[in-house]
Amino acid sequence: MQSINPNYENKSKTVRDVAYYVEGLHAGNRFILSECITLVESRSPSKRKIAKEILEKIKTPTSTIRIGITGTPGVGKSTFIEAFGMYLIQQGHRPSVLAIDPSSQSNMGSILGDKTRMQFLSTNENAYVRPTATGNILGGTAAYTKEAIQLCEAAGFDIIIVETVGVGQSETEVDFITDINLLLLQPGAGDDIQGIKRGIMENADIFVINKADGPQLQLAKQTKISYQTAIQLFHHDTDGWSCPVILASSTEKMGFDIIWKAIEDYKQLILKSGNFYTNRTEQEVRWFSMRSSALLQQLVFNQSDVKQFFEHFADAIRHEKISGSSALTEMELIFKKIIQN
Ligand SMILES: Nc1nc2c(ncn2[C@@H]2O[C@H](COP(=O)(O)OP(=O)(O)O)[C@@H](O)[C@H]2O)c(=O)[nH]1
Ligand SMILES: [Mg+2]
Repeated sequence: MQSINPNYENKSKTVRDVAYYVEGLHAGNRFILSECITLVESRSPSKRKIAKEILEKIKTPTSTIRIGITGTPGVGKSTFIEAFGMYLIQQGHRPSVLAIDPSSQSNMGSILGDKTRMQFLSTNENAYVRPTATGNILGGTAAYTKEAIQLCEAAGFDIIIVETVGVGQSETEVDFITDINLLLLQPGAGDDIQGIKRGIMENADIFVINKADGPQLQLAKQTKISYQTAIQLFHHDTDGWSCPVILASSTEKMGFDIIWKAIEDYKQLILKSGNFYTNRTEQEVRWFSMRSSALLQQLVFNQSDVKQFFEHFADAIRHEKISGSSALTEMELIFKKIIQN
């Protein structure tokens, strides 16, 4: 709770009217897209209000594909996205890259590192690269990234790539905002398949053994076989899909055709079964539910007496004057009084 300051206002930029943003987005203006994402991420209520109006007014095409890229730090996600993104541009696409980084507010270093690494993509006029600062946001780390995705799509980007930092919540949360997930793996890591969290394996639709180049190529081939064997034990939600394990190298730009074909095959499969749309609407429901809880929490805790009571009880617990559960009972009475009013 401490990190949320509803009175925080970023005074550095003037805010224009909604039409300016909506028209700019529909014209594919990347500068205005950036401004809109900043509004979405803003803690200022007035800016959030404009963001909400923009989101209500924009047209978001459904012909897009949202791809999640997961994998432990150092596996090569950013390098892969840079090279694969350039490949997609060559195929006539307009990719957009968003990064979910729950630690971004406390650790700007990792984000800036990624940004410089995607130097070709971030300066290409057919691409858009944006690290989203989702740290400490109430209602899930992916909550605002989802809105950023919609803004990118309204601006004409047809492939949205979401990179996670590869640790903690970001790994599983990405599944709530994407259509398909790629899990990047290192050559040789096949021995510790056990070490990869089951949830992360199960969320993956395509496995990519990255860095399959130079002296590691042989090892990568063995790793591929290990994973092919291991994933037979996992059940995939999509009927008729068996997760491919693909060798790739970002430095040698190898494996991209096969990966892109696998993505397209998967999309066709879920379009045919209807899962593509039901998945997106279920994500919308989940988002709504998450944001509703967050909103409720914010509204209640912004009442000054609630905050005072909360701090009073927290202090009492600290001084061992009351137990946590007794304090909770007291808070429940306070909440009930608010609801009845
Ligand atoms: N040999 C080789 N090295 C790679 C490849 N992709 C990434 N790397 C290296 O792996 C390191 C981590 O890459 P990075 O993209 O930052 O990983 P991330 O933390 O998953 O985003 C960097 O030193 C890259 O140069 C690849 O395809 N082949
Ligand atoms: Mg990275």
